[in-house]
Amino acid sequence: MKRMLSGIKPTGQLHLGNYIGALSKFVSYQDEYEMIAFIANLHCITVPQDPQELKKNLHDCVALYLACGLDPKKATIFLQTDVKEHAQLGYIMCCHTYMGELNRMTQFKDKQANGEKNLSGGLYTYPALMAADILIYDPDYVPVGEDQKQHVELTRDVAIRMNHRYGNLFKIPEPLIPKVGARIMSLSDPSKKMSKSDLTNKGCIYLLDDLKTARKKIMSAKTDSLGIVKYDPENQPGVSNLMQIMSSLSGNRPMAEIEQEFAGRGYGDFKRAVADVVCAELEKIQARYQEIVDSGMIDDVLREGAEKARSMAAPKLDLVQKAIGMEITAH
Ligand code: ATP
Ligand code: LTN
Repeated sequence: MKRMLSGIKPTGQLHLGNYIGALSKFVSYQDEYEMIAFIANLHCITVPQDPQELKKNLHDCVALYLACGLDPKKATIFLQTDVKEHAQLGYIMCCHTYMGELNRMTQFKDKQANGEKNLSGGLYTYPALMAADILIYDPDYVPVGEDQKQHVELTRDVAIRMNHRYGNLFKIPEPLIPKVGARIMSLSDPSKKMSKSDLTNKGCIYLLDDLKTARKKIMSAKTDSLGIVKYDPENQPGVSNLMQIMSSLSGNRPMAEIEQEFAGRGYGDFKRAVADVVCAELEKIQARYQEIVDSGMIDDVLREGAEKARSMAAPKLDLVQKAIGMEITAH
């Protein structure tokens, strides 16, 4: 069975972009692949966090993983800091990543270009930690949204470099970017991706938004004055984004079929239909979320997941340290 690994960094509440671009894909892969899904809490603190809020987001994120359908019997689900090998291999990867490579990473570059002050060293080096997160498990595939492709490519480069230098240490993973839904855009500004850093809060639908709020956000989504439901991301980014949302939540329904259904009908009708699909999905997720929170199963899931993950990560870290010459005992 091929292995697949991905992580989510819940610096805020999970949103529909995370669900469509990442979470729902993990769920559909878990039968076909050996799935490793972790909560990247070390990555969360690359930007300042309120401790109480972070704790709540981490807890919600695990509950939402499960509520969205990840099955702990099939997938290994754990918290990054419960497997200390990530941080240690992260440091080693950092020492094998060039500053020139880190300088090219758009996430850091964008924040710097925006004039954000006091960016942390952790934010700058975090792609090296991400490389460790991945390579320590030898996955075949890394399913991520479009924004993370660059980091997986860096991971491959560093792995190839280390394999060259020390012998075969790591499997070279492939990024897996979904064809539809890899980049869900903000509802209020479809030129930006839907993101929890959206301060207006209008462009982002959170998985735990109440249904009325979610519906309202869709009904007031920015469209255009053309009045035609057509998939044309360049000229009709708002409408195309809503179509992507609808399509990915209805089993990748073809765009042509959606265009046909709404031919000659206004945006009001179309938005109502999108809102129906979104609310039906949220309702299912939220009901399951509540059951999971009430069941108290989260601690057990994380403990078992961490044990399983550690049994894969520890031998790999050992292999790497030995190959580099860092260990002096034979054990
Ligand atoms: P944000 O920008 O909202 O802070 P993020 O990408 O930094 O999001 P994560 O929560 O770690 O943070 O993202 C988890 C996964 O969701 C990643 O694979 C990412 O590519 C994907 N993802 C995030 N936003 C979107 C989006 N708007 N559309 C599709 N996929 C997304
Ligand atoms: N960097 C990712 C989260 C992340 C990740 C990973 C994804 C951390 N480690 C390993 C895939 C594989 C993000 O910001 N979304």
